[in-house]
Amino acid sequence: MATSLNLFDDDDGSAAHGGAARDAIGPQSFVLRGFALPYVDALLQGVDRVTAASPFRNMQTPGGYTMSVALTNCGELGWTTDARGYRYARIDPLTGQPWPDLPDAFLQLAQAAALDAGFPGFTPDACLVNRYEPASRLSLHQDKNERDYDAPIVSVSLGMPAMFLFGGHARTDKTQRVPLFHGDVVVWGGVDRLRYHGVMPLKDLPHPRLGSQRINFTLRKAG
Ligand code: MD3
Ligand code: FE
Repeated sequence: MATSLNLFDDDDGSAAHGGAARDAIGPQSFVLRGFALPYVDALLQGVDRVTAASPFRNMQTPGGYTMSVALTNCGELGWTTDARGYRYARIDPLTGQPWPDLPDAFLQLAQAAALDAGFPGFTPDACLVNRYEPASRLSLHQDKNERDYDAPIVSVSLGMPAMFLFGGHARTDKTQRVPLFHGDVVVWGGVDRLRYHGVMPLKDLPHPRLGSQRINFTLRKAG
């Protein structure tokens, strides 16, 4: 029988979160398969409320490209990019208003997932919401605009599947491919917090509930 060696497999089968599988993809990075499924209705209501106030938009990179991924934010701080650079800001540059509040379900889910992955006491103050359409991609990058690298990042995937790329601490390090499906939650922290990562161009595999899109949101401690 074929089997694969997983150097980081720590799954203890204790099912503290109701039976979802936990795959370790790094020493302190975990995919919690289906962890968000019980929260989906509340999460999508949250996304609708957030995007009604601060719509998805395709921002400009400092290098002059338009991102293929559309984004918005909620919580105290929102990640933005324009010709002047990448940064976190309290005001949505599109609306001139503060970003919408973090939906309760986002916070509840993020804290439960962080705890499950070994990061108790996670208090996110920023949530970046990404929307992918077919062919949208995110090239390899590090998330280093946050002030506090001790806090983990919790990522929630909804809608179409994506192939996530997880690299090392140098851009040229070998990447592993990790498929992410509707309802999966990933927690990244500690020694893995600054690893390069990206998302391959999305295939058009329409999702029954979300159609031809993937929504990913990441909760962070940015300030
Ligand atoms: C690994 N988003 O918004 S989430 C991003 O699926 C981003 O939309 C991807 O990368 C997406 O910055 C991936 C997973 C993620 C987020 C932060 C990380 C993975 C990470 C920080 C360090 C290592
Ligand atoms: Fe990132």
